[in-house]
Amino acid sequence: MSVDCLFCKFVAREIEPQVVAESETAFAFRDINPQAPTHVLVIPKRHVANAAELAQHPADAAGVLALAAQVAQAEGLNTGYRLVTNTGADAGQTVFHCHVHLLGGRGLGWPPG
Ligand code: DGP
Repeated sequence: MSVDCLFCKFVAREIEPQVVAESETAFAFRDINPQAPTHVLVIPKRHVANAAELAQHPADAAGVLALAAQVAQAEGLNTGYRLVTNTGADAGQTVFHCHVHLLGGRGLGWPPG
C-alpha cells in the first residue's frame, strides 16, 4: 500500500467507492466520471503505478484480467466491451495506481482520441 494513493485507500476501504467486485488480488469499482453505460475500473490490490510495473507481477496481472472478465459477464456485456490502460501522461493517465478501464454498454469508436 502507498499511503498517498487514492486507489489504495479504496482497496483498504478507508474511502468507500462504488464497489462492483473483488478477488484476492484485484478490486473493481465504478468510475466517478463514466464514459459509457458501464465504466468500471479494475485495479490490482498491490500498488503498482502502471501496466509496465504490473507485468512484473504476473499473478496480479492475471487477477485483474480475470476480474474484468467476471465483471463484464455480470454487467451483461455480451456483444463486446473494451479494456483500456492509460500508461503515462501522454496517454492521459491521471491516477498512478495501475487501472484498467472496462467500458461497455454502447458502441465504441476506434481509434480512440
Ligand atoms: P486515467 O485518466 O486513465 O488515469 O483514469 C483515472 C480515472 O479515475 C478517471 O476515469 C476518473 C477516475 N477517478 C478519479 N478519481 C476518482 C474517485 O475519487 N472515485 C472514482 N470512483 N473514480 C475516480
